[in-house]
Amino acid sequence: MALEQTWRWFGPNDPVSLSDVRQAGATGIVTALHQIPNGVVWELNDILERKRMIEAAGLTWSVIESIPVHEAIKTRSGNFKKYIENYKQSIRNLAKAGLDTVCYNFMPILDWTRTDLDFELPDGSRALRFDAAEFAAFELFLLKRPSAENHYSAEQIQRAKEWFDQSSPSQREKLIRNVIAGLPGSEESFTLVSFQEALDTYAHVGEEELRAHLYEFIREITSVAEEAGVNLSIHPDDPPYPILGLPRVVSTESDAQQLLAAYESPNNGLCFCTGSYGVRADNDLVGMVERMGSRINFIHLRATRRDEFGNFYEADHLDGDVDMFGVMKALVVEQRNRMSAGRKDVRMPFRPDHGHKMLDDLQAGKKTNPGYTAIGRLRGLAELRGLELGIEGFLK
Ligand code: DNO
Repeated sequence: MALEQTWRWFGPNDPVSLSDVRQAGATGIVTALHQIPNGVVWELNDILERKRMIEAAGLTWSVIESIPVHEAIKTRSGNFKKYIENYKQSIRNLAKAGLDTVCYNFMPILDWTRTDLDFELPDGSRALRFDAAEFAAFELFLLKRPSAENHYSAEQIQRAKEWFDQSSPSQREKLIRNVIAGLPGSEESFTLVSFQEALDTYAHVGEEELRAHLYEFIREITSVAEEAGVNLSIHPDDPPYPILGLPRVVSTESDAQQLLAAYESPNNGLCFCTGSYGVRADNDLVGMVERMGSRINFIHLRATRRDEFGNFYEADHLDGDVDMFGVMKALVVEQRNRMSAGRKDVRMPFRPDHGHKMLDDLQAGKKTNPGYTAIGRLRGLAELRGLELGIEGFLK
């Protein structure tokens, strides 16, 4: 048996069609009802309609990525109880439609964050990149977040200032857009003013509070997920450390172990994203799969390359700082363990996470979602599939 090959699809408006996905060789679709506002219950009819659309293309709806978690739940303020009830109801409705894997994240305000969506690699393809100096320039000189300078060293501030002083108005505009206008899959977008207002809602929510809120939320939704037969998987923070003075609590193995321990159940699991966890040199990815594999419910495979200044970019799937061979081998072993233990959840869906903009996707005027091009991901999936096949053959 092989790990299930899946592909993220943003719904009917995605420039990559279901038929393209099928030609890429994936069998499972990862998607969400993005048209439903954050906090509102996903009704069974809407779920079934989307499911039929996917199945009509000869594919299955493998994973829900994501049911977004309302900010009120993260800060435990306002109507948060109602939003948790709505979340539970969406889980129940998904289960009624026969769906069994849900991904979510608990990053305050922003989902994943990059500064550059068109970073040119030596071969001419384009990658997503996080530039620490540009990000600091955004925070210090564009957003002008109060007391942001306390979070940076003099050297970092100097580098940010250098970038800012030589940047053009359009480069600054672009940086602002990249950070706060919302990357694919993130459900929010802001102006500078509304963004600072959103940050202010965390004035009394530090790391300790956010952790407590997450574990409370996990306890509540996992009991429902158990009854419904749904596996939850929490996506790590991207990048995996606090930014903008906001706490982040799903960045390291210790974070993951703590949240798994908050509710011991296979239904309370991880989305193991090698690209996000892999940005930190102190995350031992292979060891994480070896130690927590039985709780991995969904997998994102991608490799970043980092430098000593805190910058990183998305490298080829088999090429960044991630030991993809070691990770894949540990995942294959985990799948075998599940089979011999008689577990039902042996699909172990993975998707090639992100991909470069390359070949025809570079054509001027062609619409592609940053990171979610057809051809770059096709390359990633093909490489990962080959790697897995080689490992499977070798382990026989
Ligand atoms: C980025 C994605 C994230 C992820 C969410 C999960 O490419 O991996 O948007 O989907 O954080 O909830």
